[in-house]
Amino acid sequence: MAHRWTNDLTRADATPRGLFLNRRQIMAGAGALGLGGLAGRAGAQTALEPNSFEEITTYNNYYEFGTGKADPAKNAAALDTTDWTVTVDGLVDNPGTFPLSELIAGLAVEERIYRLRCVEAWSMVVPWQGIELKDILDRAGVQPNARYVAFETAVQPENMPGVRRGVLDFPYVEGLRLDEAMHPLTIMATGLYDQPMPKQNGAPIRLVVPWKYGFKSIKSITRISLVEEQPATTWNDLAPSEYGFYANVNPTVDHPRWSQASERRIGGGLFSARQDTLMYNGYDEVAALYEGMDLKAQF
Ligand SMILES: Nc1nc2c(c(=O)[nH]1)N[C@H]1C(S)=C(S)[C@@H](COP(=O)(O)O)O[C@H]1N2
Ligand SMILES: [Mo]
Repeated sequence: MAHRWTNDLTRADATPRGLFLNRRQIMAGAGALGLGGLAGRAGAQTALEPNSFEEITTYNNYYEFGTGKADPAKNAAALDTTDWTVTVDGLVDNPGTFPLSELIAGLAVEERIYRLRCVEAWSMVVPWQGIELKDILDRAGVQPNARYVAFETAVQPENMPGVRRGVLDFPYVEGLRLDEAMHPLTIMATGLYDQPMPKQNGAPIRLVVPWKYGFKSIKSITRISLVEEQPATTWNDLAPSEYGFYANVNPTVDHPRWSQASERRIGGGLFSARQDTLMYNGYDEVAALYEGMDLKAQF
């Protein structure tokens, strides 16, 4: 199986497995999933075994490149990432359009092994590299009246068959409440498995919010806007009764057309049985962000 974006990386040589296990322990210690949580919950530990590079880069959702799971791997090579810029605007002290290298210059790139839970009830585990979004926002200088962050994906009709066919209303847009955006678990990912971000996964920079359904984690970002009002978001606009603005992973709030109580782990092999879906996808430390909210009404 050829990988167009790497030199034929295989699961075996991607990264020594022991290294990832060590990093996993570091992540647990850092609070991504408390040690108590790991010890107390049988399923959660195996769930942090990363999926293979092959699985992560051949089973994707990226509707700009088609609606089939194999379409992004087939079509995203056409994405033009040369001279990528990100516009940071709205309620910030230092607005501008920055070359990507400048946007992230000097900011710490960390490895984060996160579960990814799609609203369609499948999941995988991805070893991302990325920068805390907070670091980027702090440098932008968020003004006191900003309450939300809005994100936008590139639109390249000539390179994106899904855009030409109009399968969604593009550009794909997403948003977070400011406190969600500033949470240390929220990253702007620039790579995975120690490779630059594969195009089908959202090169060159994409959001990753591990406690929310995957559609919040918008790919190939060209604009970050600090705003006062809750921004429009693509899937919520399309079907507000099915996809909420918050989209927190919640096994007790079903999608109108299917249960969210369990999920199918991609490529699970021996462990491919459905696994229980965890509240906040297992990232319990975000619960304080939603204290006092009715999670059934604000799904
Ligand atoms: N621009 C854009 N971002 C997107 C999507 C998309 O179609 N377009 N799909 C989302 C969905 S539904 C999921 S599950 C994740 C999948 O990320 P992955 O392909 O890296 O696993 O990307 C999200 N980000
Ligand atoms: Mo998704």
